[in-house]
Amino acid sequence: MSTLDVDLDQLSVNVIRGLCMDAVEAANSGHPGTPMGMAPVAYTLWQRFLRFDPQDPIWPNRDRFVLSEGHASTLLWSLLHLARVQAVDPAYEVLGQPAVSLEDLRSFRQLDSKCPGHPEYRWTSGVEATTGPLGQGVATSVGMAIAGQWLAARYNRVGFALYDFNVYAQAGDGCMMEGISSEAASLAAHQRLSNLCWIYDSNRVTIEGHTDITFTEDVAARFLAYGWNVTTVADANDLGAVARAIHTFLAEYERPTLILVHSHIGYGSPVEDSPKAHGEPLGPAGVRSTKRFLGLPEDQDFFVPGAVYDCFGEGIGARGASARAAWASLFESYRAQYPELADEIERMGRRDLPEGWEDALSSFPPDEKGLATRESDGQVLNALAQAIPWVIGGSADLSPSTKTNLTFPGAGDVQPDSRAGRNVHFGVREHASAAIANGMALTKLRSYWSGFLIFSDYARGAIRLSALMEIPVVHIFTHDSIGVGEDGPTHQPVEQLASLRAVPGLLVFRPGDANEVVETWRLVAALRREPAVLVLSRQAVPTFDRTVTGAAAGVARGAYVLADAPNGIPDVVLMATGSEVQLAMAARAELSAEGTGVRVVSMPCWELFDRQPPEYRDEVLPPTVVARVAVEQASTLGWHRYVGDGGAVVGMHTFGASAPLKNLLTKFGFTPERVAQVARERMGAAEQGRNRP
Ligand SMILES: Cc1ncc(C[n+]2csc(CCOP(=O)(O)OP(=O)(O)O)c2C)c(N)n1
Ligand SMILES: [Mg+2]
Repeated sequence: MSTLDVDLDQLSVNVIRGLCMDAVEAANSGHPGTPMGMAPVAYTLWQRFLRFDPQDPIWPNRDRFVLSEGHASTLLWSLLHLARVQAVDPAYEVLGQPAVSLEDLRSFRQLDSKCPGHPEYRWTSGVEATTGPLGQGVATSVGMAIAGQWLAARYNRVGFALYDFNVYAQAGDGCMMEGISSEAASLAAHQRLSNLCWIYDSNRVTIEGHTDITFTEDVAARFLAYGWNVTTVADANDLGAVARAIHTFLAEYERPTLILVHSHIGYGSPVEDSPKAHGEPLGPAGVRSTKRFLGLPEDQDFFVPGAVYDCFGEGIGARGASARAAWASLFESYRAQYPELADEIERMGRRDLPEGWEDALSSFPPDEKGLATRESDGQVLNALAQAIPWVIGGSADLSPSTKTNLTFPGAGDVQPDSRAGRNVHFGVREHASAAIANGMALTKLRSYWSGFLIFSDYARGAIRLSALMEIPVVHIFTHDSIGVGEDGPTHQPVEQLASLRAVPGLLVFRPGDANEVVETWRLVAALRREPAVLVLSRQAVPTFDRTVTGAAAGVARGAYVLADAPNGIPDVVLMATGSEVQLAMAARAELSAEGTGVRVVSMPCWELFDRQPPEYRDEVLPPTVVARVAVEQASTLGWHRYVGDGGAVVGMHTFGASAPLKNLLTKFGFTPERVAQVARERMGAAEQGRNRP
């Protein structure tokens, strides 16, 4: 390496630091110290190692870089800018515009800037995952690494190493403290993800100060115990040492690698660690003196000499371009030899499905006894997964209960010795399961995972991010209510449904019978930009006779008339979801015998119903009918906008209890008699209202 290269490296690192500092200063908010401290490490990785083509930031075999310490976002914004990464639109077209312009950096954290406070997937090209909630990024990276191994195992052929990308995630003390990183690291070691490298920015500082007050464990020993390859860099400023550590990762074929980097928050070794530098801009004087120390022009903001752009162009730019070009021509020969596999890869990349996938869906015959929706879900999932080879997922150790195991011939498990399997055993790790499923979806697999609805709370951070990222993960939850029975209140969800429905952009389905499960999957399998939650029963529910009820295809509209008053003009509307649809039907039978006109509305997905035109919504819930009763074994929160002032909700107002289900239904009022009684009361009140002068 010539002196000039060395100088250019140092100049590039300091230019990154200058950009980070200036962006935070301009925004007058953000964290300058962390990106400045890690600039040499991220620079070395990007410039010398990352196989990433700035001209095509979605090239399938690119190395992934996830900034798990998302508060250091200016580091990523600077790298995306200096490497001249191109913007890509949602249709996967390269737009001929920079992903991050200098203007964007100047307007860091301002409305519409491509440089928001934290990295946002789908907002800024080149961001591989939304990060900011600490620990999420590293956990998500495990899903990407599993997906990478799966893609290689399924699609690579002799002479065709189509997939061999590596996944890097940069994490801070906070990421290491969060439980999710432990869950994910443990599974990564079990899966022997040698394509995964976490870079730990060990600056021993968090918001409240030195980690002496909170975090004194031996992180290296912990990761060794998980089964990771652990290497240390004594000084983040030592570019050579950083490069050697990355070589250690590249030479490892059995284990994931942790590079523990001793770093300094701020800009370098001569300065003492300064917690003050953490969460606030340096101020004009601080910026000037720092620039002076770094050899940057004091009076110039957002300083980027042309030589630094060129340097990135010759490093990551040239390496990425030639890697992508080689891949593209390899793929052409691959297509000639393996047209079907190539077709799969292309469909997957566009989030399309195989031709004729819907043929896998069939309907369930009417059956009074019926089956649990977890059972019908398992059957439909198995059929779909056979038709769509890149549907892969599993359970957080509950597949015998959630029924999500793929059991068709050849399905197999995803394990280090069978990486192309279809069943991922996530272990008892709900939060990481959801984050890993996110990582798999970000790598374009159609991922799902399952657990008990009650434990959705444990996974909530990652479920929320799937919605924020607009990625089509399927979160499957069974044991959806007091229907769980004897397990008692610890296992009986009450407020979970309402809280999931509160997540913007998350489609929450609670199908009422087997055919609603089929129709739910017809929608969910085809989703491109939305995650879905499936809420399923443990106990059997009847399969309605669709020759006498509304068609299950009504699921597509979120809510539909399942059974109506004989003349189509109801005295009362009963609405319900999931296992309570049958209850509404039983109450209807009782009321009908009294000559009451009862409409039952099955309402499996509020979000889809809310999107319907007002005419449809009024058709299903006629505004003239104020006597309305909703029935759901869950918190009543949210139902009032459907039942209105004249309506009532039969739901849960307390935690459940441990008892056989029959007793619980009586105790909490989920009986046909009670629902019918509440309906009579509502009709009476409506009548009084009408007669009032
Ligand atoms: C889950 C979560 N909890 C809290 C925060 C708020 N937060 C942002 S940065 C930070 C300190 C993180 O420390 P560290 O990872 O060591 O980063 P450094 O201070 O070194 O930049 C905290 C607590 C967060 N972003 N995510
Ligand atoms: Mg720290």
